[in-house]
Amino acid sequence: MKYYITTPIYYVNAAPHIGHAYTTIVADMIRRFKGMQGYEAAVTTGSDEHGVNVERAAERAGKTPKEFTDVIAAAFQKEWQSLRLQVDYFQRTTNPQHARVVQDLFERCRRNGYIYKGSYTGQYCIFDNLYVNDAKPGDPCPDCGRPTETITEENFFFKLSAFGERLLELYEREPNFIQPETRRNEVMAFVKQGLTDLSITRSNIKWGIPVEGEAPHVFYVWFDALTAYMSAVDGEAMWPADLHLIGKEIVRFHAIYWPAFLMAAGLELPKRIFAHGWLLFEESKMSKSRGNIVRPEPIRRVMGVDALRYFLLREVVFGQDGSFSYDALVGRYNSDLANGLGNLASRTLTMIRQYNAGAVPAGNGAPTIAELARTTTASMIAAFAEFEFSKGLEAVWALLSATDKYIVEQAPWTLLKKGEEGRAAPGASCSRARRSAR
Ligand code: ME8
Repeated sequence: MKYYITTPIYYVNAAPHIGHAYTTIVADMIRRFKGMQGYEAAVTTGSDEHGVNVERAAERAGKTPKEFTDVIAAAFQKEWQSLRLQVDYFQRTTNPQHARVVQDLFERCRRNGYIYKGSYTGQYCIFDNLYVNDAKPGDPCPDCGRPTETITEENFFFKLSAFGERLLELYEREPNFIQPETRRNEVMAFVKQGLTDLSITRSNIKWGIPVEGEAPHVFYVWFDALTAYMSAVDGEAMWPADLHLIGKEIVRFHAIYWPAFLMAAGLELPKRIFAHGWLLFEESKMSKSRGNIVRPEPIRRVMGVDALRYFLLREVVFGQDGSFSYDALVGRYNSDLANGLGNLASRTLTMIRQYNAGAVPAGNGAPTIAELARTTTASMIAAFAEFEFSKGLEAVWALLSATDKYIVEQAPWTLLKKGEEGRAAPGASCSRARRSAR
């Protein structure tokens, strides 16, 4: 059975930071977890390369959009490699194969009567590629707070207003379609207010996928970008996605627009959308404009990828916002990894070497610890299946400390002195234990 996971297709206007790494690390971790359960799991990530802000960023850098995006898309790919994250499909929205899938999606929607031509005048945020309904000229963007721009253009519209009922039915029928619950409630409340049609093409920008036979129209970046989840695996028997992992700020695009586009086209819907919280740095969301960006690379070099992965999964309750700080990272590294896991591993390996000639003793070991290991495995699997990663890891660390406590209480080193080799190395034959103890 397949299990298809996606991360957002990241914007290429800036190099990857730890927020992007967070989603991609979780995607890779779920891929590993599903793989262990026998699934053929695959991850798609990629780069979202069209739109006005990319065009402008390229201009500022004195490059063509293509030259500019080539560099940053490569930086993202390199980042995932150096963090040892398994990426099965890296889709760039500038890939011509992707453009064909976007055009096909549009044609399907059009054929089914969900596309019409209309005129749009309104406020638009170029940073979030968001039309801000009911805003007045100069009003700030509700997402990023930067001033919106007034635009007027003739566009193709998507009849989003026709999908309110069907979307609400979907959310009712599939209560896990949007998780966590808070996001589901938010989306449902939004849809219940009534949906307005959506302009899905632009005629005032050049850097986009052309609408076939309709020059100068190019596709609106979200119609383009969301389709990357499908185009990445075109012809691979992976669609529909089992899980779209995203940050909470883009839940509306994923939970409302995307299923509506797919319903209109008569295509299969993704199974689940999980919107996690933000990694905050000094209480605010990391962003280039705030200048509080943390990069994964130096952390990887100093501590290694596993420590970073452990920290992010253990420290932040998945779904909620969480603070990133170097103090917390170093704290967890020392207490949980070096002292907790590291000491127990080293102590256990030393005992195996000293008391049992380097062989893992046969038998089930101490019954209480063996039982705890069984229940811990079950609760860890249950927690991970529910995306409760920190809870699963907490259970594992409870097992580690119980084992540590058991060793201290049993004090095998004193048992050995008293000549009770059988208990010092449970399950081992006396002669072997005696030989190694000498
Ligand atoms: O939104 N904390 O791209 P983007 C946690 N191109 N996660 C964070 C984060 C933070 N501080 N900052 C970023 C886009 N992320 C669109 C997506 S998808 C069809 C198109 C992660 O580069 C999180 O997953 O702004 C968030 O949703 C994503 O990066 C936004 O990446």
